[in-house]
This record gives sequence, structure tokens and C-alpha cells, in this order.
Amino acid sequence: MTEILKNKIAFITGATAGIGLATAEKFAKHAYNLIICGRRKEKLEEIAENLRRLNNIKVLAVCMDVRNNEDVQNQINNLPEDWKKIDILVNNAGLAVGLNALQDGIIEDWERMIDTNIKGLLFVSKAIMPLMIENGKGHIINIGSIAGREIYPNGNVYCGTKAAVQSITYGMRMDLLKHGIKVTLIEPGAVETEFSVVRFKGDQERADNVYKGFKPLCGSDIADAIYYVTSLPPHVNINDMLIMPTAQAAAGLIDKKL
Ligand code: NDP
Ligand code: 8X3
Repeated sequence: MTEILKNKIAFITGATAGIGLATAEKFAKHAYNLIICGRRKEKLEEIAENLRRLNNIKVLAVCMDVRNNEDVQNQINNLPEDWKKIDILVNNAGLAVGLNALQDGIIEDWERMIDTNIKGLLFVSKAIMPLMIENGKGHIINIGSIAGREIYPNGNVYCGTKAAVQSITYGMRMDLLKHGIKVTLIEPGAVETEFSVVRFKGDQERADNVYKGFKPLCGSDIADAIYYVTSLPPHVNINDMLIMPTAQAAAGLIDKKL
């Protein structure tokens, strides 16, 4: 038997940075073979090479934009047969763009968030769910947010996309129930990643200020939780997990010692 058939496979979107990268590293340490995705090809390939070298696992780097449904379906349908036995899907790729009042909102920013956070998650899931159904097992972990449960001023569309991720995840859990496929929603509070640099369109100083005066979560805190939910016995499913920095009690309620 080849090694690929012995090891489990985790498919992780948005693995070029932050939570997704930390999740890839975590699963690699636990000897999973990985399919990692992102748009930045060079970075993705460099990460894939490091993961292979450090962990003696197999890694496929799939460069794709989750907003491009045709490409998503093609790339996943054309995976080598052995790689289609996906055990874990982490729907992590996502972003916030801008922090404006709705009346000052930029339509292009709204579309980027809706297309990535909602439609992208659906496109990837649409391609992978039939594979899991065929294999008779699988676990899908969707990354929501505290922002999906609580709206904060100027969070409007981003919060709306994460509320949609919450609803879609609960629906997915119900619809996949009869197939024995696990579904989990992970909802982090503030995690220091590239998230705020992306939200503020490259303004590093503004991004740094988000995390000043308290200890935010880091990508590996969330990766640990993701790995935990996947490591439970077959009869146990964590439906939903909200994870906050100790200094954060709610969306926008952070005890900052500035
Ligand atoms: P990062 O910006 O650090 O990472 C985002 C990842 O998503 C990158 O790997 C990026 O890769 C990928 N990505 C973005 N757009 C696309 C796209 N269209 N197609 C494919 N990949 C894409 O952010 P985080 O790690 O913080 O965010 C990960 C998830 O966690 C997101 O869903 C976010 O909403 C959520 N989250 C984040 C929190 C935080 O405070 N940081 C809190 C709660 C939830 P590339 O640019 O190479 O495509
Ligand atoms: C990211 C966390 O509070 O910035 O989902 O929206 S927050």
C-alpha cells in the first residue's frame, strides 16, 4: 500500500497565512497528508515544500481563488484518485475588506466579502461533499466568527457574511446527518494574522493598532481547536465553538491596557 492511502487527508483553504497556515502546520505534525489552497502561488508552493520537508508528509499545493467556481470544481474534480479521499475540509479562506458605515460602503468591498466568505465556502463544499459522501465519512470545519453572532458598528457586511456562514454550517450539519459526516463551526474572536492588514488595505499601522494593549489569539490557538474537534471519537461531534482572547468578552468589547 502506498503511503498516501495510509495517512488521512486534510484539505485546507486559505493556507498561505494566519489561521489556515497554522492549521496546515498542526495537521502536518499529526502526519496528515495535506491539500493546501490559496491564491498566492509562490507562497503556497514554498509552504508546501517546508511542510513536506519538516514533517515527511505529502502535500498538494492547489492554487485557486475560491470565488472562481469553475476553477474550484475543475481542480477538485481533477485531483488524483487517492487524493479524493478527503477526511477533513477546513473552509477557512475569508476576509474583511473595509470598516465603513453601510451608507459609505464600497460595493466592490461588499462583493469581495460576499463572494469569498459565503460563495467561496459553498463552491469548495459543493465539490468536496460528494467525495465525502462517496467515502462514507468526513468532517467539515467552517470558520465563522464572533462577528457572525454579534454585529458591531461598521462591521455590517462582514458580520452578515459570517452570520451566513453560521446558518450554512447548521444547515450543512442537518443535510449531511444521514451520511455520517461531521460538521463544525469554529468562531474565533480577535486573532492576530494578516486579517487586519487586508481589512485596512495594507495600512500596517492601523492593523497593528487593532491588537495593541491586549494579548490577541494567534493562528495556532485556533489550529489547536480545529485539530481537537477532529480528534474526538466517531460518535462525538462539536457543532459549534466560540473562542475568545481572555481580554475579549464580546465583539468590540476588549479590555485594552493602553
Ligand atoms: P489571513 O488574512 O491571515 O488569511 C486569510 C487566508 O485566506 C489567506 O491564506 C488567503 O490566501 C486566503 N484567501 C483570501 N481570499 C481568498 C480567495 N478568494 N481564494 C482563496 N484563498 C483566499 O486571515 P485569517 O487567518 O485571520 O482568516 C482566516 C479566516 O478566519 C477568515 O475566514 C476570517 O474571516 C476568519 N476569522 C478571522 C479572525 C481574526 O481576528 N483574524 C476572527 C474570526 C474569524 P491568499 O491571499 O494567498 O489567497
Ligand atoms: C474577525 C473578528 O471582531 O474583527 O472575524 O470581526 S472581528
